[in-house]
Amino acid sequence: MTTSTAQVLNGVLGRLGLGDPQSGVAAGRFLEAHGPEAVSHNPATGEPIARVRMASAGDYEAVMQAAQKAFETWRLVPAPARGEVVRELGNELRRHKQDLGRLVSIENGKILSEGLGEVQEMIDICDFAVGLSRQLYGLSMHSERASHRMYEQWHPLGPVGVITAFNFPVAVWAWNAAVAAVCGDPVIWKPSHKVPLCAAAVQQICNRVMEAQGCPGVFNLVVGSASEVGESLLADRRVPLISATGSCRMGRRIAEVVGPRMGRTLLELGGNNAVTVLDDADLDLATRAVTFAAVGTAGQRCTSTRRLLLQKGIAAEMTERLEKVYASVRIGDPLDPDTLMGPLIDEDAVEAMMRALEQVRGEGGEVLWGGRRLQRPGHFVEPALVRARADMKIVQEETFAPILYLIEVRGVDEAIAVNNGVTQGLSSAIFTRDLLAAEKFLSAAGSDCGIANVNIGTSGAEIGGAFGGEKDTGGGREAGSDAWRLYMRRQTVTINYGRELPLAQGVKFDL
Ligand code: UN1
Repeated sequence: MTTSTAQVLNGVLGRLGLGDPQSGVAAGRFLEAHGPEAVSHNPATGEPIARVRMASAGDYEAVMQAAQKAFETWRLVPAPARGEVVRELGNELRRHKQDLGRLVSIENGKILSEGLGEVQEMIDICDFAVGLSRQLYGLSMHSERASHRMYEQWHPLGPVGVITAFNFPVAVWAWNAAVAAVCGDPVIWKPSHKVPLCAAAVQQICNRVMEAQGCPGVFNLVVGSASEVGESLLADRRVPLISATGSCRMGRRIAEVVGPRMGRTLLELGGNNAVTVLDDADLDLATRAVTFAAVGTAGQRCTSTRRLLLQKGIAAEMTERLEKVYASVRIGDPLDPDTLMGPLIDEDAVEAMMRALEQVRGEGGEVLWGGRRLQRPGHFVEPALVRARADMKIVQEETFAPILYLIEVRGVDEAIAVNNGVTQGLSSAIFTRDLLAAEKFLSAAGSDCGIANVNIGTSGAEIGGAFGGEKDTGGGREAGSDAWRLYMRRQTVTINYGRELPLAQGVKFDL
């Protein structure tokens, strides 16, 4: 680590109140943990920056009990009052935006602007949740029976398990936590063990806010291994909802454990997102958008663009433009404001990228640009442009790295078929000025993804929409719109205010 990064990190940790982070946090204090040690690394240097003692299954139990206890009181706090507490959390995040954004950038390796963007996303969802706390609406129905009234109400569900990935160390927790909290649910957060400092910093902020508001135990953290803590959380019948972000493989395991116990899952899994560029598209716009979506966050978003479907008329020109732009992408220290692409998270990620490019060559694809590991400390690579065919095996997979597969298509119909021809279904986009083509892409016979964009890339969604995707992406929706419903239980109520007992469907049962 360079001296300046070390200084930045020390300052950041000091201001965030993180002297000696421990893993389990229950009821507003850090507990002593008994699991193995996780070492956090700075991916830009490969050097260790912190050691965190992880939770054991026993530590998980202590945290779980605190969450359960908190649920008993939190569910009775009026929703708008819960919203006030989330407002305070949002304000505290505003105050710490610079420090937390820097910490995200140091521990995850994404560029500072994206680190700050993540914290902004947390602030945005807090604001959204404050408003939502006054809008947890149920419908009322006209009863078919005289002097009867029917309506539905939404009650808090219970402690929610939130499992997050390394690539969004703080924002994805916030999508879940802010919404769950206004819905009346405590949260037990299991972050990726690759980014424990970010999680501990967020927890420290939560602890301060919740202590001041007199409601500890609503936000809880357990840093732990998948085998011990993860499995305990999945199997725990006290946890009615597991919201998880990660690979399709991980999602399958979650569904396997949570399904049989009739728990709910909200799964946001892998993507294999395509951008279609038609002959009439604004190529300047398309080039900028595709570069951000494919190279931004070093290709480590679930929404990153992995496949670029080029209509034949512009394929050569778009390829040339991208080669030029890729050559100008500044790769390096994520804290340097001029950098556009930081490192991959770790050596495994670099190797997975290299293996994928090997497979590309083996399957007859051609690496047109980049794809080399950079000879410097840290896990830096060049982003890669690859000429590929839609049916290549490697193209079906989500390699969590900046590899962009360029595939030629004849027109919008073939583009839709290729867009949909993978097992994942998260995000998709089309660049065109042809209204008919755009509407076809958005129609019921168009993109089969949870997100479909016109003239913007596949990544960088706002929190106001429901976020998630279909097929192997898991079907979950989190963040905005009416995603809150998953965090509550619906109760249909019928009240008889008459003196008769008419039965529904005209059934007679006279005694
Ligand atoms: C993720 O990569 O898991 O739409 C989430 C986006 C971000 C969220 C990505 N707002 O790219």
